[in-house]
Amino acid sequence: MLIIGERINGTRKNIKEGIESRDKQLIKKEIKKQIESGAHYIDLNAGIGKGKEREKEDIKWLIECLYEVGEYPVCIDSADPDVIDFALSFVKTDDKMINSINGEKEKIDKILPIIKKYPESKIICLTMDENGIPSDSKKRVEIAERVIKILNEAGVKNENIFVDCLVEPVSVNTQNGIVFLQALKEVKKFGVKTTCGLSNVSFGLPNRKLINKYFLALCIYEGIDSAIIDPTVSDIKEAICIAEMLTGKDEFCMNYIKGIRCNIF
Ligand code: THG
Repeated sequence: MLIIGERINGTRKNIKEGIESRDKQLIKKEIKKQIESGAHYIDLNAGIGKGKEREKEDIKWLIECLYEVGEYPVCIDSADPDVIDFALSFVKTDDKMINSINGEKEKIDKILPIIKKYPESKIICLTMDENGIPSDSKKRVEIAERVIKILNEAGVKNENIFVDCLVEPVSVNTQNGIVFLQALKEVKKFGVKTTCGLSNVSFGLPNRKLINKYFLALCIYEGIDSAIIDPTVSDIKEAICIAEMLTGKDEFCMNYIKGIRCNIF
C-alpha cells in the first residue's frame, strides 16, 4: 500500500516553529527520515493559522525544502483550493497528490479547473459536504459516489481517485471506527482507491501507536490502498506487512520473510 508521510504538518508544534523560523535543516531532516522509512509521498501541510497568503508562502518554502532532499512525490495538503493551485505550480514531478476535495459545491467548482491542469495527478476526496461529516456510513458513501461521478466526468480516472471516508476518534464515539470501516468497504465497490488519516482514530487515548497499528490492520482487511501515517513508527510497518500477508497480498510471504531476515521490524 501507498504510504503518505504525515510529519510535515503545521499543526505539529515543532513543525510550526520550523516553518516560522525557516529552519530548513529541521524540515529536511523530517522529510529524509520519512523517505528512509518507506514513505512513497510526503504530505505537506503549511497551515499555521495565519491566513491564505502566509500559507502560500510557507508551502512554497516547504516544497523548496523537499526538493533540496530529492525529487520525491508530494501530497499537497490544504483546505484552500487557491493554496493548492499555487503550490502545484512549484511541483516538479508528474506524480503528485491533491489533498483534498470534498462534496461541497464551492470546493468542487474551484478544484475542477485545477485538476484539468494536472490530469494525471491523484486526488483525495473526503466524504463530507456543507453539512460536515455524516455520522452514518451510508451518507458518506453517497457523497463519495456523487464526487466520483463529477471527477470521472472531468476526465479523472478511478485509479487516481483516493476516497477518504474520514476516521474520527473512538474516544468521542465508540462507533467511529466501525462507521469508517463500513464506508470503506462500500466505497471499494466503486473501483476507486481509498485512503485515510489513520491517527485520528486514537486521538484522546493513551498509547496511540498501539491503537493505530490495530486499526490499520482492520483497514487493510477491508482493502485500503493507502494511508496518511507516520512511517517512522516501526510498529506500523510491521502491521502493514503482516496484515497484507494475512489477507493474500504478499506472494510466497516474501515481504514478511525479508522483513524478519533484515530486521526491518
Ligand atoms: N485525511 C486527509 N488528510 C489529512 C488528514 C485526514 N491531513 C491531516 C491529518 N488528517 C493527517 N495528518 C496528521 C499529521 C500529524 C499528526 C496527525 C495527523 C500528529 N498529531 C499529533 C496529535 O494528534 O497528537 C500532534 C502532536 C504534535 O503537536 O506534535 O502528529 O484525516 N486526507
